[in-house]
Amino acid sequence: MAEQESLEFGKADFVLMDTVSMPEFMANLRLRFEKGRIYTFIGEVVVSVNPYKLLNIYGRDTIEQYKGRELYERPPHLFAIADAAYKAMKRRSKDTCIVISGESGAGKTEASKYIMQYIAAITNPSQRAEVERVKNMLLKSNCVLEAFGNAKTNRNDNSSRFGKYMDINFDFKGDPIGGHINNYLLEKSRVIVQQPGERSFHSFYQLLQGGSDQILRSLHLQKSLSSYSYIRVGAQLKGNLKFVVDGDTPLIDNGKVVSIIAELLSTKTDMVEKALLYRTVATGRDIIDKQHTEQEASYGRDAFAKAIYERLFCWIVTRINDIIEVKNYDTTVHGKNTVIGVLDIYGFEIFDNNSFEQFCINYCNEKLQQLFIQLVLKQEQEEYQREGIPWKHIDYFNNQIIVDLVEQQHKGIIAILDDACMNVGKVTDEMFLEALNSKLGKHGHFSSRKLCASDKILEFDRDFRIRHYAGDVVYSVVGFIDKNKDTLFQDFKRLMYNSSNPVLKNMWPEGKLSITEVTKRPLTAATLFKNSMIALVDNLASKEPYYVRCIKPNDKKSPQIFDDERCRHQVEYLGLLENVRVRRAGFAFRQTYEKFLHRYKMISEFTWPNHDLPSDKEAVKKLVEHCGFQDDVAYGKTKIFIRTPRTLFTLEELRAQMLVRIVLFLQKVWRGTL
Ligand code: AOV
Ligand code: MG
Repeated sequence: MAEQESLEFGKADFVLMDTVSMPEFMANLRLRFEKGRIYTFIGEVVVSVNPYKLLNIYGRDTIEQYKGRELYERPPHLFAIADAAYKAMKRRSKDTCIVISGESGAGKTEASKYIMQYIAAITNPSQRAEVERVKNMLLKSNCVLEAFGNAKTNRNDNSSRFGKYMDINFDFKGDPIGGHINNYLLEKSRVIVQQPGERSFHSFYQLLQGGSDQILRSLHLQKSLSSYSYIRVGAQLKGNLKFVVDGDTPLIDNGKVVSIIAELLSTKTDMVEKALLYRTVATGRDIIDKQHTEQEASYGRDAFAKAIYERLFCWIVTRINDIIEVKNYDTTVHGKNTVIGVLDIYGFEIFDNNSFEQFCINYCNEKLQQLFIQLVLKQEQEEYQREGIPWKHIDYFNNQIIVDLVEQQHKGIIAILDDACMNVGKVTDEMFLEALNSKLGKHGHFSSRKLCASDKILEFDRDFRIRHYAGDVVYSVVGFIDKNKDTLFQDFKRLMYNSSNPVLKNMWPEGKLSITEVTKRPLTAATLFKNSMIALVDNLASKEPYYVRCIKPNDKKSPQIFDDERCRHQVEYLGLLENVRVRRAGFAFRQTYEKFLHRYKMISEFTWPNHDLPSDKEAVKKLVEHCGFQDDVAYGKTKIFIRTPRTLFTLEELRAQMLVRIVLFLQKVWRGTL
């Protein structure tokens, strides 16, 4: 158990509660928050409550207190979990990962940064220049990615609008030698429109506010934010690319802008104009230039702007990866290179208006919750049953049913959406909703106005609702088809491929295809996202996971308010009480008899150097009884289970002492002084 601070700060590990009940859990969480103790353990899981104020708990002196200590020796902290993940990786050459979850604004990104800082601070004691360089890059990549991938939302002033998974590679000494970032679906629609009260990505404002006059002039930009309709919600302003209609035909209202765009994209004005107003289509054997309607022209312009930003973002990630990737590591010389992964993804979110983006983000959170359930609640209990350890099943809500609702082949929402998008005829968002209604009408976690007219929450005919693990979210179906298809006319790709700027050209390799060569339909946005989520979860599941569960104390960003109702809801849906129950009844450590004996046999005369008992299991029993730990263990079919970590530490200590004695003994034998 965690070392107890003074009781005035509450219990440092929820496992120590007198009774496992919601009121007691909440009282402890509140007390600790009010006393500035924002971290609490549940065994090896860290529960964190966003303090919304700077705390003096991340400095060098605190780092020193956690360095190399066992998890339970110090008060709960992110550093404790970072150290545990690091030690497991170093001692046992195991790949580990730290999964940080919680809703939007709960403190995931901040936590991930402190974890990275800790790992950077405790590694490379010999100050190798190359390792220092790598550490620097890993830490500094963060602010670049935040500038381009974070934005103010109504939930969080610095909300991650992309998912980030970062691997840090370590050499055999345990020093960082490189890394790799995977990014997940950037919310690119933010480039062209934001909800009231929200902003576009930070980079736009940083450029306009912080760019020198010279830079701004070279980009033909004005300092004033209000000049730009993409970052100034709803404004109709000059200086932006607009269309006017002459009869049925759109014309570009402000030609000067087109030449600026052409200059900035290193291409020609007439080519930009053509891409904006026409589309090359193949009709039979003919290839013709078909003029856009005004609506198509506006759609094309916005899709182009979004695509440029998205590809720029991916290019930045690729550039960072080029710089930080492990180079010249020879495993035959240096031993295995191991990894710690840190996952910081967009949290569950509910806005006044929820669209395709929220659907993807919330699905991603369902997947992570499912992973937590699988690893912490389900497999744990199944293992006790398999091993024949007496166990009373602890119930929990399994959100697999919602994951299936979204991702199941042929039947799930994504499959139904893809079906609608594949249809050759014109399919509207409303027709997609109809398909949802007819296929999912009986699903307990799906509802729509058509299915439940009396439901007041479903305000509009275009709405549908998913009963998520973290709460009900009403999605507006408007835009789902377009966003899922994510069509960008080939003309824009060709335009960019023909740019004389090699960086831009390389971002658009498909631009080299002519219209007749573009036959294959690309995968839809939702399917690409689904595939990336499945791969992510597989990757995390292949590593030894450590969890940080973040809680948002209130919706006002206030350091003073602990909103009981909001917090209780999060504790509930995160499954924390069930986590405590499983943990309390369960065992902190388990190992096969063979491996256990291999490691600890030297601490008992009955097992060292070999035992004459009928089985390894019997030998382990004898060893444990000899050491007096019999009340803290259970014997499974193939494994020994140890309840408290302290027993394990004592075993480790005894082993270390014995090793010293054995070495001394052998030295005497060699010297002939025995
Ligand atoms: P998130 O990553 O979980 O939301 P952040 O980590 O961005 O949330 O935290 C939101 C804000 O809360 C930060 O900008 C800080 O002001 C404050 N905060 C969080 N953690 C701490 C801390 N440990 N100490 C002090 N202030 C903190 V999102 O990316 O929206 O899902 O998508
Ligand atoms: Mg974040």
